[in-house]
Amino acid sequence: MQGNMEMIKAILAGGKKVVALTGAGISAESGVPTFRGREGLWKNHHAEDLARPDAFEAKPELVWEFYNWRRDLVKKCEPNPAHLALVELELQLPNFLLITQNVDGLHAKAGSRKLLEMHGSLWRLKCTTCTHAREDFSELPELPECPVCGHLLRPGVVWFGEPLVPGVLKLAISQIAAADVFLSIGTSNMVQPAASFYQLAKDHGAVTVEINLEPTPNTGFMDFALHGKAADILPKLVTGLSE
Ligand code: BV8
Ligand code: ZN
Repeated sequence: MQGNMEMIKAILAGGKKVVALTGAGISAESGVPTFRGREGLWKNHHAEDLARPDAFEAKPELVWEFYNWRRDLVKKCEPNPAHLALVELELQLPNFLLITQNVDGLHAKAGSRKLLEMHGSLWRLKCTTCTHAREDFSELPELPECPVCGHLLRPGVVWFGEPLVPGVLKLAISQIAAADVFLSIGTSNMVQPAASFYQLAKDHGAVTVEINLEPTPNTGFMDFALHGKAADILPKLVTGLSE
């Protein structure tokens, strides 16, 4: 791995446009349960069974309880060295974009600014009926109602079976297509369309790097694969980059 690290550092340092994609694994060391890890269960429910519009339609209170549980849990979590290393990368590189699948808000909390939260955020609420939407970090044990029209609010996230916000997907595609280095960090590459972003980068000639505890379905197609904890690997990758 060491040899690859030095090579990847040199490639990063020379990167004209670097795009990083992160998944739940980058927040694992902050104490946020991943989607598909053992702890991916909540009260014997799989996250995928609750993060869906039909689940909210059928049992809004249960789905909200799940999201309120996650909000309370994530509120106590702090960014880890992996999040902070990506802030460093943003500061050191002239042209960097971080695209995250995560909704925990930890990249923003760490200080990332060139950030696209492609699946939304636990801290955003939106009305199921009118255009009311807001950032809200308060305790919300009860399913919140819209202050404008009185209908139910819902988490401002993209559920399974829902399209991404068109502008977000368009921006992600255009940025990845222009990248010369694409980092895929802490994602199992099971969720579309994010799982296909590496292919778009490759098709446009980018060097592709995967950082994960273990191989994923995309590993075989990546130029480099670094196996280990993101909080160990990323700080080593970004140290001394601008020297
Ligand atoms: C859509 C918000 C179309 C909610 C999430 C083909 C094409 C298009 C769509 C589909 C398709 N096939 C299937 C679909 C439908 C679906 C999909 O992909 N389903 C999957 C389950 C098969 N996709 C969609 O529905 C998407 N919408 O395509 O719309 C459309 C168009 C028009 C009209 C209608 C529809 C929307 C998907 C968004 C879902 N929302 N989040 C919420 O969070 O509550 S996705 C959810 O999964 C999270 O955001 C999470 O981040 C994400 C992906 O999971 P990962 O991040 O990868 O996390 P995971 O636990 O799986 O893996 C963790 C990894 O980290 C592991 O590899 C582990 O080894 C590693 N790791 C652990 N610790 C560490 C580590 N690595 C490094 N260091 C460590 N310490
Ligand atoms: Zn409303």
